[in-house]
Amino acid sequence: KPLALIGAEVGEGASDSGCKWGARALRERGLAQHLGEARRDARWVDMVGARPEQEVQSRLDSVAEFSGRLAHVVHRQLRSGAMPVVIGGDHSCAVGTWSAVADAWRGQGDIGLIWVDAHLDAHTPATSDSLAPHGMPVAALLGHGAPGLTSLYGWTGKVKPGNLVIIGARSFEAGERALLDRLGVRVMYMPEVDRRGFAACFDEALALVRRHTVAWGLSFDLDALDPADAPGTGTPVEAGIALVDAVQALRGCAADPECAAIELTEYNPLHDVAGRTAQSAFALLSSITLPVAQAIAA
Ligand code: DIR
Ligand code: MN
Ligand code: MN
Ligand code: MN
Repeated sequence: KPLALIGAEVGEGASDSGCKWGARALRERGLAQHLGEARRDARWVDMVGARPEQEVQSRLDSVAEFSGRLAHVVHRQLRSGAMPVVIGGDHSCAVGTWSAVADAWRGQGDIGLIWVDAHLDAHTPATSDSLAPHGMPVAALLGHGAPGLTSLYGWTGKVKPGNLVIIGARSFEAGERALLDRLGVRVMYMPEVDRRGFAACFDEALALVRRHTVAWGLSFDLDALDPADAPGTGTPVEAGIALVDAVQALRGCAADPECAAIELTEYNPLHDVAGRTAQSAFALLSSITLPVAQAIAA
């Protein structure tokens, strides 16, 4: 499938809005050309921007309105047979991305989702202290939280709890954990990742999200990585996943015919150090989208 790069220019979901410039920075750095070097058909198809907070009632309104427009673009690419690769933007963009994927397969079956993140992102407005929408997309996709985020396409529960796996969590609040526990979502917290290795965790997660589904996707928050490899995010958290481990484990995963879409979020160019985070983003995306034949040859 051709890769359809979609910029999600949203920073309104985070307390530090610098991620709004992440997609543009990666595009200007030559992400499409970089992916094209391995004969992948990759091109930017759209940049979708969120309305600044001042123009709308609240950050939540900005994100909700943006989500609908992002979802529309993702949906159209799916129908055209391309693989959307959504480049954030803060992680609230996941609401639009995965609502579109779920809706595109609606009637055929459920979708699976692997969520790699230092955080759980499973808040509702009732449990969140920060009220930052980028802390809410997991809950929203599960059908919990603000209607503006849960009800795209007029239905809720885009991802069923049993078809979701979170990997790398090490910073979270009690309320969001309680929701995931209650729903029975599988979370591979960082101690488990350290013990078993990221590759073993990812392989198990992949088997899980493929089991009862017709399609699956990967949402990768760059803050899952160790800050040494990804200093340029809004909320770095110590002791994360090593870039080399992630690059190794994710090789060619998107070549699976059931892989519907990919998402990479929370790149904040204003906090980057010598382009290190941008380089990590490039390395992750080229690994993920490696054509499988080449992975075998390499
Ligand atoms: C924190 C930070 N849990 C919050 N969340 C995220 O504000 O809800 N940081 N997702 O990247
Ligand atoms: Mn996140
Ligand atoms: Mn995060
Ligand atoms: Mn399946």
